[in-house]
Amino acid sequence: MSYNPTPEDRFTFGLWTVGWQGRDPFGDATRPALDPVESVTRLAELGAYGVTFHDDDLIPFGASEAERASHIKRFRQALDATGMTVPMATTNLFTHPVFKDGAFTANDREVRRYALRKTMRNIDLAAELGAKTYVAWGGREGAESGGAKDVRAALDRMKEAFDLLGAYVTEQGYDLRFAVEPKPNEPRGDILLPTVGHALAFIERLERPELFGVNPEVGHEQMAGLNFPHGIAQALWAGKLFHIDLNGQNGIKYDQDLRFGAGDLRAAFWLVDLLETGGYEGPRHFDFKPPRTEDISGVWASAAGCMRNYLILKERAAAFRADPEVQEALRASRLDQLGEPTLNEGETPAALLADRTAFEDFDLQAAAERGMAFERLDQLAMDHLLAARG
Ligand code: XLS
Ligand code: MN
Ligand code: MN
Repeated sequence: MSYNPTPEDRFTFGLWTVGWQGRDPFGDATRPALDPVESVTRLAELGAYGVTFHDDDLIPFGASEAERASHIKRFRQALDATGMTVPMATTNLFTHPVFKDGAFTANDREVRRYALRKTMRNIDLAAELGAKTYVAWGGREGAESGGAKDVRAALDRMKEAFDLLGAYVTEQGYDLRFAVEPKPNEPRGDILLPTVGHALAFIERLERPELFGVNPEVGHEQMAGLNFPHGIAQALWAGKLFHIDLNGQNGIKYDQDLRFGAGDLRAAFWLVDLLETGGYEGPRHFDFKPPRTEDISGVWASAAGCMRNYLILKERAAAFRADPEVQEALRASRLDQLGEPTLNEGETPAALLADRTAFEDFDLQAAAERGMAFERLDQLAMDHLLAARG
């Protein structure tokens, strides 16, 4: 297999990913600014399907109306020329100093109202460009100290903001759904809605829960020590996987944003297996940062690597599923039984109590002695992942 991406693979990239100049808390930029038009063109050449953006990635903060219009026009021309799409957009509610205490949950009420207006303005542009998903990452919604944030009040304000935005897209008739992006910390000491689970529970409290799903990011869950494929499986189970941010992370540390496949490779294998078999139909979106050691050619090598690694893992996962020995090993591990309901159809509590085989006559000893054969199954997966088998 050639592992050459095509638009059918639906790979998308944030403008802020390849456009990252390498500025970090300890060092200045190592690369020049990248024109969004160049990013669209180069990513199209590499086989991507689309790009995504924060308002400020496309239109520098503080631009006049006329400048804004001309940035949008040039961007549209690049999209038309390349056939690239914009499936998702989002708001920058974290760079400007005004957002130092957050946006939708800033203690300062005026900041909250401004944040809503900034978001609504970019939602209009997102809809105009055909985006179907609007991501909301709570960049600075959080705190460094206990007394600084009344978390219950902040969640009220967060709900108020999302209810307003849900009402807005409904009134405007936009075909746009929201995807909440969890992250446990960085840049705040603690961020609200830190994990997929927190976000899923929050969404159910909104006025229009059907308009809201999640945009989990590989590294963000792993920063909290969580199993990313498990989080994705629960989001799929809840019908809430609206979008995904793919990248790489090595354990519990700062947000590394490595290229997809770098970092926890085994988790990446199970993730691709799940996305490809679990009914996820959205874009495969990369939110990574080409390390600041790289020059511009290294940036494109890093972007190409994200897609290549996805395609390699997709092939490896498919080979794993198709292998007859794996299918037999799955049965030996009783995965087929897990797919069966525990109760018989229509079985009542009384009927279960009456079933002596479930308790009184159950051979506890024999069941306890049965091995689960998971090690053999996992070694087959490793063999496929490492291309030591077909
Ligand atoms: C930062 C987030 C951010 C969102 C979009 O950690 O990943 O890039 O994806 O605002
Ligand atoms: Mn990240
Ligand atoms: Mn992200």
